[in-house]
Amino acid sequence: MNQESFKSGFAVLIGRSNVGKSTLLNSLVGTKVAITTPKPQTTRVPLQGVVHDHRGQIVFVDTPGVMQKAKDELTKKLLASVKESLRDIDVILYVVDPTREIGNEERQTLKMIEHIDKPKLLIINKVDERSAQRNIDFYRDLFDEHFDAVIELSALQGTNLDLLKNWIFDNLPEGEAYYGPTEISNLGQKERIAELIREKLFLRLREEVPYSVHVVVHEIEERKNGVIYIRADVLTSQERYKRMIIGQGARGIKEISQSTRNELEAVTGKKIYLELNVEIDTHWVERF
Ligand SMILES: Nc1nc2c(ncn2[C@@H]2O[C@H](COP(=O)(O)OP(=O)(O)OP(=O)(O)O)[C@@H](O)[C@H]2O)c(=O)[nH]1
Ligand SMILES: [Mg+2]
Repeated sequence: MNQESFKSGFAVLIGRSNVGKSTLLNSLVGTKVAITTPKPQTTRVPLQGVVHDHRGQIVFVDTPGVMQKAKDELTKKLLASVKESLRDIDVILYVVDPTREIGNEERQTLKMIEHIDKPKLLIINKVDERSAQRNIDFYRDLFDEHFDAVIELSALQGTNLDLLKNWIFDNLPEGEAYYGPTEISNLGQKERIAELIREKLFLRLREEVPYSVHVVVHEIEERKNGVIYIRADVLTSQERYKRMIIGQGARGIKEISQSTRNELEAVTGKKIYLELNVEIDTHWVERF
């Protein structure tokens, strides 16, 4: 029998913070597997999202954005995890945001992949934005020599995703599937819900507060009445952050809980009961 070849491998999404790596991952997988916000350093764990196709399977590895001032503990940890994610991969997808100027951060990120001997693609994202137009050629000219190909796309609108997938399949080795046919992510249910709560915290909190929180889901239980009961802790490093998260008359935490529940109810079609406790934990960065 003439068997069609099956391709599989890991495609790492790398780039500085906020360029749209997680948005692109979600568009490719077709479901929200990663959280996205307008704030930098949204992604903290290098999560995987899977695209299944008749040609094979692409495992996309989303990574935290590279930020220059690697002084605080969180940024150092995120940078280390980006470096770790660059091991054992098959193709590199380097994402840039032409609505922003090129800075030192961009050069630092490029340095991290220059020496890696794998097929590399430059992805110029956010081409739907007017302000992207003036920098597109600039990015192309500056980076062209470091990459095997360039694709312009909009992760938000989902344009040119087929071109992207074609390039990846052309460059992937033949191999066995890493995930089962219905699996789309490496995150378990508790981790996905914790991420969703963190997204709502990120969207609501300002300045340094989003970078001082961590979420742990302890329990998910479907009760006899059909309600899904979830118990989670929001950990933060200081008493004053705790007060800011809870808000006046507990308005803050209620809003975070409400928006998380709304999204979960829309996805599951079930009623959600969410118990959120805010706790002080000065060592969460070391543990997460
Ligand atoms: N206009 C436009 N906005 C986009 C596009 N892709 C992403 N964005 C926006 O850019 C912001 C950052 O998106 P993310 O996907 O969280 O970026 P990221 O690179 O994963 O960021 P970190 O995880 O912090 O490194 C969000 O507000 C997105 O809605 C795009 O194609 N067009
Ligand atoms: Mg991200």
